[in-house]
Amino acid sequence: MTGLTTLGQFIIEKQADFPYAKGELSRLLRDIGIAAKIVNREVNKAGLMDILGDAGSTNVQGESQKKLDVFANDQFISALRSGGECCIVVSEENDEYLYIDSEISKNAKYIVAMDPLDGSSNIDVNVSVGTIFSIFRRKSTEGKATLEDVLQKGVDQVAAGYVIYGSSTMLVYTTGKGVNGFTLDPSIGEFCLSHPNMTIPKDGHIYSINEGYYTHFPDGVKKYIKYCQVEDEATNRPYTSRYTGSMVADLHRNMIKGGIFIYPITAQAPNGKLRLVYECNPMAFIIEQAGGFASNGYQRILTLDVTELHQRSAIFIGSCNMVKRAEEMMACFSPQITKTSFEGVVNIQ
Ligand code: P6P
Repeated sequence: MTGLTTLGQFIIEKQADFPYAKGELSRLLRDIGIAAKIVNREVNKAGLMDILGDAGSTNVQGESQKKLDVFANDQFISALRSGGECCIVVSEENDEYLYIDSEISKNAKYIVAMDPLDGSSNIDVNVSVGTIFSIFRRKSTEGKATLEDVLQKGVDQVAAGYVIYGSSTMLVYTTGKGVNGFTLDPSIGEFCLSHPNMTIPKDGHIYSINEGYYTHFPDGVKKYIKYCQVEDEATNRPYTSRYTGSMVADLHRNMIKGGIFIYPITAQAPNGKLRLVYECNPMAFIIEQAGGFASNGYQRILTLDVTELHQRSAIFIGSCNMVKRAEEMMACFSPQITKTSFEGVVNIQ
């Protein structure tokens, strides 16, 4: 394995970047990597097992849970519980936060918020799916960690990452000192450093949005979509539309090639669809560390107040020049939308 750097080796090497680190965060990232390998094994053979299809249950969002959703959730929670470095787990699949009340976790100082299997509607059609995770340090210093320790702004994250289960399986993460990508080598069962110091191009030519909701988009989004579609050689337009229905897959592609991903408010999702705590904030942290930007159309995602566990947000994320252009369109054509109901959307001039 000469020349190969495994995820474990990399984490240990980079631990030196944190002078006061005593290894807890390193062990936490290791635990997540282990769970990702187990989930990957099941995702890759889902078609062969009775693990496809619905688990017959629904999550807090009222979305039907695929069996792999539930399996992935269980695996990550189990790894975090046995690793002993995490005191609270927040998951898209659990209504309430999970307090890890065990002897080995009693001094744990980290909180993990995750979407264990994002894009799960794509599982049965073999389109890439992903895991998204966000790591915070608890703010309270004694007693049991509480909801207040969870509801922290995105700027307070200490680490964030995603796993993409695609043509290859990659784990991409940041601890606030750049972004690094690791590709799973099944022959040795290790994530190996394959994309050091990932950066997203400042500009791109790919826009990702579900245009099926076009009629319900704010005017600023409609104007931006039309901007993407105009013939203009000087700015390499029209752009290309790419949308998989899997946020991790769309963002990973845009990270590599440049582009913008938008999930705005719609009639079906008057506050946006994607969740702030375990989808928008971690992806925003990663993209900003790679030189991109993430906004809700008006405000930097990472500075948004977090008031609820499963709070939703609109998101415009990717190449910074593209996100800034979209924000200009929102400011011009959908200034400061205030929602009473979607039908009651009013623009304050
Ligand atoms: P729509 C998957 O359910 C997800 O949370 C994201 O991964 C994805 O980008 C989005 O929802 C797709 O939503 O409404 O376009 O199907």
